Amino acid sequence: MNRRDLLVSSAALLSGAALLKTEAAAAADAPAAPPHGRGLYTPVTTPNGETLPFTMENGVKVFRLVAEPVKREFAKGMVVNCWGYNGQTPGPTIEAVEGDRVRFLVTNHLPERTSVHWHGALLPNGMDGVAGLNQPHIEPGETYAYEFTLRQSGTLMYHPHSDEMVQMALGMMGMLIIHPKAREAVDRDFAIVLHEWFIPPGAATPNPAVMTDFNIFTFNSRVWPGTAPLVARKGDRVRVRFGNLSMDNHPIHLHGYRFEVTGTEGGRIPPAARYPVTTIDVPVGATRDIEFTADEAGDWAFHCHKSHHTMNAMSHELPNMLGVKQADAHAKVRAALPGYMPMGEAGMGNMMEMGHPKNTLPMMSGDGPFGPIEMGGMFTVVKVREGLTSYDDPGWYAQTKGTTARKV
Ligand SMILES: [Cu+2]
Repeated sequence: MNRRDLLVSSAALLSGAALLKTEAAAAADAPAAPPHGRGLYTPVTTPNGETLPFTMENGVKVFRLVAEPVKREFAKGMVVNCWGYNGQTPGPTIEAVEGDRVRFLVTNHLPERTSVHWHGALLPNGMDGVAGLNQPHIEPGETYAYEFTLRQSGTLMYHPHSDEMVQMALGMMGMLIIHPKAREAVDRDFAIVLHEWFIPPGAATPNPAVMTDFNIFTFNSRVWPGTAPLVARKGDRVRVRFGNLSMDNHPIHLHGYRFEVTGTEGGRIPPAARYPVTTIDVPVGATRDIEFTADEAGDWAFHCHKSHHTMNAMSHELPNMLGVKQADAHAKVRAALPGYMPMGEAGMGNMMEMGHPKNTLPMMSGDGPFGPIEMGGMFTVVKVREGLTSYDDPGWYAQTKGTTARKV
C-alpha cells in the first residue's frame, strides 16, 4: 500500500471513526545503568537501548551475543518484526578498553545462518567475520567464539557478514565502543545507531528487498515521539557517537550549539584537526563522534536534516496537491469513493490527526509544550538543565519570561 492508498483508505476509514490521538511525546525508557566501567571511563548511554554485560574469565572479557528475531516497538502503536541481538535492535552496545583481550561468543537463533563482522576493528584475519572468506557461516543452533586483543580506541560497530542484505535490513547491528586507556574528560557519552526501513503501512515486517524508497528512519530503532531525550546538566561536556549501517547518509543537525567533530570509525581526530559545525553528515558504513559543552539550557531539537527522514510511514507516489483547488473534484470522487476527503491543498501539517491503518504511525507526530511538533523518524530533543541531580527526563523546558518568540 503506498501513501496515496493509505490516505484514501484512511479517509474511508475515517467516516465515523474516532480521530487519532497523538501520543504523549518522549517515551521515557530510561537507559539501563551500565554494569561496569565507572572509574576507567564515562559509561556510554544508549538511548532506548542497553550496554552488554561481560564476565571476566582468566583475564579475558567475555561477551555473549545471541542473534535472534526480536519484536521492537518503534513508538507507541507500532511493533515491528525485526532481527537483532539479545532481544534488541540495535544489539546492545559493547564497551571495552584499548588493550583488553575480548571474547565474543555468538549463538545463532535465527532461522538462517549468520556471522559477525567487527566493523573497523584491527584484528587477525580469521576474526573478521566475513562468512565464506574468513570463517564458515554460523549455522542455526551453533555458537562461535571470536577472540582478539583490542589495539585501538574509537567508535566501531558490529553487524552480520552473511545474508547481510536481509539481516541488516531487519535491524542486526550494534555499536562496539573501545575506550582509550587514559580517562577522557566527557560527562555524557551517548551512542545512536542510524537506520532506515521499508514497512508498508499496516504491515509489521520490514521489506529487505527495498533499495532506495525507505519510509521509516530510526535512532536506535525508535522513531519520534518514541525516541528518548538526551539529557545533560548545564556545563557538561557531551559526546554523541553516531553509527550508520543504513543505505543512505544522514546529516544530523543540533540546534542551539556548535559542536566539534572529534572522531570517526578510525579513531579520535587530533585536536588540531577538529572543526566546528552544526550538522554532521554520517556516511554509510561510518561512525562520527561529536562533542560540545552544554552551556545553554533549553530543549534543543536534534534530528536528521533530510526532511523526509523526520517523518513516519510516508511513501513516494503522492500527486502534488499543493495549490490545487479540489472542491469540484471532491464531490465527484466522493460519490464513487465514500469517505474520500481532499487533502494537501495547503500543506500537510494539519492533517496528521486523521485515522490510519493499525500498526502504523502518523507521518508527523508528538506534542510539545506549544502544540504539535509535526515530526517523526530521526528526531529527538537534547535537554540541558541547570543543577540536575539525575539524568531522568526533566520534562519540558520552562523558558525565561520575555525570551519566547511572540505574536505581534
Ligand atoms: Cu537521514
